Amino acid sequence: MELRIGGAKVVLVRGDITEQDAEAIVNAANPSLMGGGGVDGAIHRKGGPKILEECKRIRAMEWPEGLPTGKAVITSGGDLKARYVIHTVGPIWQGGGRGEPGLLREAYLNSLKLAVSRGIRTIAFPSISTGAYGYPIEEASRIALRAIKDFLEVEDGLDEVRLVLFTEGDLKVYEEAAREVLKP
Ligand code: AR6
Repeated sequence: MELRIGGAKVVLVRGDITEQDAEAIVNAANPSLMGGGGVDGAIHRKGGPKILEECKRIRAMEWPEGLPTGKAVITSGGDLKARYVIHTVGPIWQGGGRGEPGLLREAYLNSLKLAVSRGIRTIAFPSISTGAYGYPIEEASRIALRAIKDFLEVEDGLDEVRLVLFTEGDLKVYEEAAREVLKP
């Protein structure tokens, strides 16, 4: 599925985030920035040790206590096709009453802002927080798409925002959300 918002296209695809040829891919990280499972594990595995070295430097210089939920930082893409990895931390689902929707929105918005500030024109996101962090995907997909739409309506600079869903089922959920949230 492909839609236009402002000067950019929003593309929903099934795939593996680590295989994307976008200029930047987004990592669904945790505050330690030291790797983990899911998307995070796959990115560090395929991207090689350079990414982790840069993450260690960012921890030491900028975020000694860890990257707060909703914030984003950038490293090179190491051995990946993508030139950059933007690491963000989504919220852990705790029932929805602990600020999770706002924090998930911030994770998307801060990643997009960071990309634009670096002159990046194509960015690919995984479905942040809907794996190990347990965020219900129907709600998360709407928040993700609304954040992307709101951003693209006011900011220039991006040519493409891609959402890369790992399963056919997840892609269907995002497509349904896109029909609701992105309809003109
Ligand atoms: N490409 C695209 N999507 C993927 C891939 C992949 N290679 N692998 C998994 N997914 P998760 P979270 C999907 O758990 O929920 C890590 O341990 C997956 O099916 O990666 O934000 C971190 O270190 C799911 O729909 O991220 C943190 O501790 C979505 O990506 C924690 O998990 C996100 O799943 C973050 O949890």
